[in-house]
Amino acid sequence: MDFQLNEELQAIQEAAREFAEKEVAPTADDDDREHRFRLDLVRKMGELGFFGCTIPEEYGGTNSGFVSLVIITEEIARIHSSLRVAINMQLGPSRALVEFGTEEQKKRYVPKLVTAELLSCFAITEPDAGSDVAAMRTRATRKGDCYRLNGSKTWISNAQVADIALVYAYTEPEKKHRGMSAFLVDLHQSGVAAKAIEEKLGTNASPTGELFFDNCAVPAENLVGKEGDGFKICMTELNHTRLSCGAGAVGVARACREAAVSYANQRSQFGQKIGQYQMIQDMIAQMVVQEEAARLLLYRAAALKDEGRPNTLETSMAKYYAGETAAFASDCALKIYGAWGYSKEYPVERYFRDSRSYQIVEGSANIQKLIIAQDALGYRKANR
Ligand code: GRA
Repeated sequence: MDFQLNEELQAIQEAAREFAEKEVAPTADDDDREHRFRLDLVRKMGELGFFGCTIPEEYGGTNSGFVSLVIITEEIARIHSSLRVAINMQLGPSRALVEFGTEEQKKRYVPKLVTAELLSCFAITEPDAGSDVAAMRTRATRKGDCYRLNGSKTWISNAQVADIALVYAYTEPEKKHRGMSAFLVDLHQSGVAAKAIEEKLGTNASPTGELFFDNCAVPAENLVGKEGDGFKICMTELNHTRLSCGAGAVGVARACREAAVSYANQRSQFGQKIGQYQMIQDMIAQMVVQEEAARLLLYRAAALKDEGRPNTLETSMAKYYAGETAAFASDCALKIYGAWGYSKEYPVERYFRDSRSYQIVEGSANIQKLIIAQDALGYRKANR
């Protein structure tokens, strides 16, 4: 067991940090305030290979692995949490294609997803199907050489900017989750409409929206995997995107810890730096330990993925704990900054707003806890 990053991973970390500090940081607060989606930065991330960590070289990836994915995501989210969402939007569909797609689908789409020439998203959630994925109502009915897609999706990151979506729909609803299928859908075609969700608490520089499918004709060759594979593909995909999401949470927790330490060393009250007070030290100590513990959980889950070993349990543990860590750290940072934390003068209020997403997206904290507890109690093994 080696707790040091090897030279390759250190170089990847440095490249991601440099990009984030030089190119993302200068406008992060303005981008957030103005709800500005930075396609230019997303494309640059593509050029730097940030979307290809888990993609084989023959499809344009770097194949540097899941540990590198965690490292890159943390560095980006440390500077701007919104921008790390782009990683998952390219990762989910491209990995699903690598694992379940035909050779033609892989060749046609994956290299363009890695460079972000094509922007993508994945569409699972519906108004009445959030945690309960199997409750979705979107249908795909085979008609000749096409499927007709009908239904709507909500809370879809990238909905209004993406070129293609990996859409989950029922082909045989009577079979419950075994009747779900996955489709690659061109979002510029007729029968598709997107609508932005304008007002959110945070993650404002990452577009979120709804997707509507009205008898949308999807060529049969765009079915991913076989009919009925959808739920399995969806869970496999979430198992990857949850990891990167957890890494984003650690990035936010780190930003909070760094800001809190800097402010505690600078602000004086009652004749001494506030860092000298034990109540501040209590918060700082907890922030330091939780951040480190969350990172180690993520590295372990990522290493298992790189070794091709079962990791659903470890991924859920890492994602759950990282989300709680980000929320706790942002809460502490706000308290340490006091009124300045409540103002827009410092990015701490942005960290606070963005941190909340990590307890909700990619399977809520409670869903992760269900997976973990049911495994511990012996009701249902997570790593099947
Ligand atoms: O027995 P079987 O062969 O039918 O298989 C079952 C099970 O083995 C079947 O699915 C299989 N399965 C899995 N396979 C591989 C279950 N979990 C996994 C897995 N992780 N990997 C049915 O299983 P089940 O447990 O009976 O299903 P269920 O009770 O209907 O639901 C399970 C569960 C609650 C875990 C699932 O619905 C779930 O994960 N819900 C959370 C949904 C979620 O994460 N949504 C995220 C939306 S996307 C998003 O947030 C984007 C944000 C972007 C960003 O910020 O990054």
